Amino acid sequence: MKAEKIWMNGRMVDWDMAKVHVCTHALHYGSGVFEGIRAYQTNRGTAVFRLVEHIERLYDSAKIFKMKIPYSREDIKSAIISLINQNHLKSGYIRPLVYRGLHDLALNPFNCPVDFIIAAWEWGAYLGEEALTKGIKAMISSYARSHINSTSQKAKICGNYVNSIFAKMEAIEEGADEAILLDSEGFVAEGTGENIFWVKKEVLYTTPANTVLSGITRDSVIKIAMELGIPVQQKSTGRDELYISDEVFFTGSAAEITPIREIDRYEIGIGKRGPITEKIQKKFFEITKGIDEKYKDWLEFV
Ligand code: PPE
Repeated sequence: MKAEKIWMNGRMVDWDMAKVHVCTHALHYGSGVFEGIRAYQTNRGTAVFRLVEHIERLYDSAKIFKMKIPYSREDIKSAIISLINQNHLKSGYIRPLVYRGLHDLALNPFNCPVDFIIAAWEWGAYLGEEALTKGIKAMISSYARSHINSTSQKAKICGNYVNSIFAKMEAIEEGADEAILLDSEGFVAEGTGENIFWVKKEVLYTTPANTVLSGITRDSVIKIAMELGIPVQQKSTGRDELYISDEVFFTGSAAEITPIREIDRYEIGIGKRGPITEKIQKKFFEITKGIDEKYKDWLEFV
């Protein structure tokens, strides 16, 4: 992973020079918020997918974590666009991070400055190119998703991801590709960095967004399904419903639409990407690549 430049507090800095002090508050305590955004190659050049919504969520995360972003939405948008240009990216992943910087340590963050960096680099399929067609192996994690009152699931807070890292390490060591976390009541929550959908008898289901991250890909999939005439319902469920589903898939900016072929050694449906997943995934990539003109509003051309 490497690119030419990093945008750092308003300046373009060489990748190798984009450094922070070891006493940076966020390094010790995870006191930051971030976004993950993809840019795609289209026939009209590079386009960022749903940039406005990602910037809005970054502001929401910062507000929840009581950090004032010292830049306007327009500043951030143009910083991202010029970073994509300076890094000569045709497609890739964009990672804005707003964090508590260097002042003093101890938990009170209020005296630490609010620093802001944006990285952008080339990034292929999150769980491997094959995963998008063949699907991945997932396991129900023994780690519960942090309770809604532990921190906030609406905010994409750096420290929240320690919970995901525990689940990811367990999954990899158990020979799975990804983990599915249940909430503290035992209902299906989400992946380590993905929302989850499942299909039963031609109906598409996903978990309610109140205790998981309100994913922008999740929102896109709901809208695509509605356009394709696939009924969508939001409901809480247990792990057993996933085992007997016809199809299950993850959604996320990084993961895009990744089918799940196996959970806890139960084969899901036909054991590879199912037909409804395929239909939605196809439409999703037509939209992100600018082929489906109807969704032009979701693309910010660079
Ligand atoms: N849940 C979680 C916990 C999550 O981190 C993400 C995004 C989602 C759901 C899906 O949200 P959205 O991207 O808006 O559709 N995870 C980001 C970080 C992944 C990483 O490995 O880092 C992402 O996909 O960019």
